[in-house]
Order: sequence, then structure tokens, then C-alpha cells
Amino acid sequence: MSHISDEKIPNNVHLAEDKKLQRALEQWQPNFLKWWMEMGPEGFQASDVYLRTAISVEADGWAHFDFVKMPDYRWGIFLADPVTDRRIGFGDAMGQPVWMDVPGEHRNTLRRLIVTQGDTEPASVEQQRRLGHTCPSLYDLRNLFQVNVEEGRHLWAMVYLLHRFFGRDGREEAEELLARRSGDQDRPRILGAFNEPIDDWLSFFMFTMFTDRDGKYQLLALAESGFDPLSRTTRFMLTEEAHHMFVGEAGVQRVVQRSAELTKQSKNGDPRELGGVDLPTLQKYLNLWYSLSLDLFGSEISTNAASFFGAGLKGRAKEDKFEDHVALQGTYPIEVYEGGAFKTQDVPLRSAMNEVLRDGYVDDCQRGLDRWNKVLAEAGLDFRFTLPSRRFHRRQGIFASGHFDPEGRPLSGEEWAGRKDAWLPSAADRAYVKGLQARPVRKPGEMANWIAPPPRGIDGKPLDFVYVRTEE
Ligand code: BYC
Repeated sequence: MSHISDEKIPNNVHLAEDKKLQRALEQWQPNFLKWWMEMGPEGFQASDVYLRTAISVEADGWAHFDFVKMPDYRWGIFLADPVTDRRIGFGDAMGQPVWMDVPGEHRNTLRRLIVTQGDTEPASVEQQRRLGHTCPSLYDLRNLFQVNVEEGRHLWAMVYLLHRFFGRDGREEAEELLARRSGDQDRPRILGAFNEPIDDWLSFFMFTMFTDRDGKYQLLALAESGFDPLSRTTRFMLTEEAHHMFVGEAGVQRVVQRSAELTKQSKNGDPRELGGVDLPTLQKYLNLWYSLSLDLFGSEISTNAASFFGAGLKGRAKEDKFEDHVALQGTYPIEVYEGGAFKTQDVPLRSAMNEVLRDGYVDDCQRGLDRWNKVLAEAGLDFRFTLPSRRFHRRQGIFASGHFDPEGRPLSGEEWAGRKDAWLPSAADRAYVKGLQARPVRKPGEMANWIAPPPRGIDGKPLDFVYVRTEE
């Protein structure tokens, strides 16, 4: 089962045995490629990129690296191997065999979940499409493209489910996934963070650190699904996702390291003197992408989340770790904000599932910050990064109705407007960061001044390896 076929659409789902589905997907394929050429990495479609491609879904199936032109990447359909006698692990149908097909009563809900997940994948490629022109090194350029082709593959993963299990509705949704555009006024992407611009590399690293990490948690929750094809698809996607978070966390860490070096070398403790990014500006970018990503978990108290869980469609990350998988008895403390006052409300556990998932995410983010702070401590600097309060800069959920500073203190609309530039990247900060990245660094082994080199190259290759053979 783990073998990936070498057909027009590489797959491990015996696509050739289902001619109707194969034809439908082969009709969608040129539309995907058209979208990729229009909205994928601008200016590099003819470049040879040293990419990793899955040749099997086994742990060692990732060991395959080679030069590939991105439009020739083997986008396809890869599901993790089935688990024998798998049973639904939570909710009302707990203990029953998993579904190999979509139960009629869950059809609309499942389609919505799959479309929402699927929509984020092309969105992120669109958001990042111009970054190649300002890359800090060939190493980073290659990592960007690896992330981009894999997001394209994640779109394939969701489109396969839509085509295979949702008939005409699914095929229409698959077309819509290629029609919406990140940031477009009339046809925006579905979720907020995926309509935000990513036009500098600091935003890219923060996005892959914080927003891809939301992806990890959402995929972990969907990997628990009683709808087995969704579970198997997302389990394989998680292996790809891990690299994206590495790119983000390690990318920010290299900026932190360089900023620390330049802070120490500068006369007034400001690395901007020497063409670096100052630590308070890094904190502002962190505040922005962390708060945008918190929004992606939905409302703290959510009847949608309760019904996803009850129906066995979307569980908690690593459901095994919990004792009670039915979750009808317990409550979960949720902070609410009413009439200008905070209070804690015990909410039926099922209705708090978005918050349970978000809690795991927040802890995971904090572990990343701890590693960045270690770099600062080792450099002998006093500055420390902190996660802003969950109330800060929210557009979804309980706190979207008010304004709060990073410590969570309420502010009036006027106070917020007057002070937000101290907490989020201002127009001047963005202009400064973009200015540092005005010219790409494409000489093998060279690194932009504002970022430290990585400790090692890709696939055991040296840092001065030509990871991308560009035209220019
Ligand atoms: N922006 O009960 P509520 C990834 C909507 S990232 C705009 O609060 P629910 C990736 C919501 O849809 C992972 N709208 O929320 C990372 C609902 O609308 P309707 C993506 C939002 O449904 C990097 C209404 O508000 N995965 O993979 O419990 C690169 C109230 O709903 C937002 C998934 O999303 C928002 N931020 O939970 C590439 C998993 N938040 O129905 C990829 C699938 C909520 O009233 N999706 N709304 O019109 C889900 O599990 C859920 O739909 C959500 C929301 C967690 C998104």
C-alpha cells in the first residue's frame, strides 16, 4: 500500500482502478498547473531546485532529493498506511469501526472541514509568491520552494477527498479552491490569516513558525477523525508539515542570533545601525503572527466544535493522551469578557474543544520561544521574547469585541489606535525590514547580513551548495 505509483498522478490509492475518478482528477490537474503558473513562486518556474520528493509513505520514503523544476514536482495522492481494525476513538460513535465512506448525515459538515483545510494550502503559496526575489540565501530560497510545493501537495490531498467522496459538490468545491485568491476583496480565502500579506522574509519565518503550527494542531485533530480517508491523508500531511515548522522556528532563531550579535557590536545597542533587525521589532512580528494564528482555532465556546467532536469527525490532538474520550461529563474553564469584566466560566467540555486544541498550541509555541530566549541568554542579553496575552489583537472569539494590550489589559478604541504601533509592525518597521531585503542574496554560501547562517545544509550538502540554479 505504501508504494507510490509512477502514473500521471502519482498515488498509493489504486487510482488506475477507478477510471471515473482518475479522469476527473486528470481534468483538474491542468487547472491546478495553470493556477500554479499564475499564483506559484514568481520568476522561478524554470529554475532547477534541489527538492525532496516522497517516493513512499514509509519513514525512509522522504530520503529522495534531486533537482526538479517546480512545475514538474510529483504532486499526487499519498495516504498513510491503513491501521488494521481501526475504531472511532472519541465522541458518540466511539468504539465503532471507522468509516471508509462518508456517512450521509455528516456529508455537509465533513465537506466544510475539508474545504476549510484545503483552502489554506493554495492561500499560503499565493501569500509567499514574490519572496524569491528577496531571498537571504540560496539555502533559504530552496526551503521556501520546498514549503510551497508541499502546500500544493496538501491541496491535492484535500481535492482527492472532495473528488472521491463528495460527487459533483466536491468537484465544484475543488474548482473553487483554485478560484479564491489570498487577499482578494471579492473572492478572499476563507480564514483570516491566509489573507494577510507575507511580503518579507521575517513574516515568512513567523508564518511558518506560528501559522504552520496551527496547521500541525488542526491536522492532528483531523488525523483522529472517524472518516478514515481523512485520517490517513492528514497523517501523511503531518510528515510534510514538520519541515515547514523547522523552516520557521530555525529561520527566526537565525535572525535572533544575528540580531543578538549585531546588538552587541553596535555602539548604542541598536542593531539597526549595522543593518540588522532589532529585538523589539522581532517581538512585534511575533505578536502579529501569533495572534493571527490564535484566531485560526475558532471561538473559545463553539457549538460547531462540539458537534464535530460528538460526531467523531474532529478529535483532540493525540486523543490517546486523554482519559475520557466521550467528553459528555466534564467542563473546561474558559475566560469570558462581559460588560468590561473578566470571569471564568465552566463550559461543557465538548463546546470547549477549540480551546483545548489552542492550549496545546500555545504550549508548543512557548517551547519555541524558550529556545530563542536561550540564544539571547547565551549572548548575554537581557531581552526576552514573550507570547502576548490571548486577548491581544483578536478578530475571532470572545476577545474580538474589545481591545487589549499584550499583557491583556483592556484599552479604549482610541488608546488602541494610539499605541498599536508599539506592539505590531508599523508601516515604518515594515519598510525597514523590507529595505534590508531589497536585494536577493544568490551567491552560493553567502548569507544576507540580517540573518545568521544555518548550522548545516540540506541533505548533508555544504552551505555553499547551489540549492537553486536560477536563470538570472
Ligand atoms: N477566520 O465556531 P467557530 C494549515 C468562522 S492551517 C475567518 O468559531 P469553528 C496551514 C468559522 O468558519 C489549519 N473565519 O469556529 C498552515 C465559522 O463560520 P460559519 C487549517 C473564521 O467552526 C500554514 C464561524 O467563524 N485547518 O493547515 O469551531 C500553511 C464561527 O465558527 C475563523 C483548519 O481550518 C478565522 N480565523 O472552528 C498552510 C481545519 N475562525 O460556519 C496550511 C478545518 C472561525 O459560521 N477547520 N471562523 O460560516 C476547522 O476545524 C474549523 O472550521 C475552524 C473554525 C477551526 C477553522
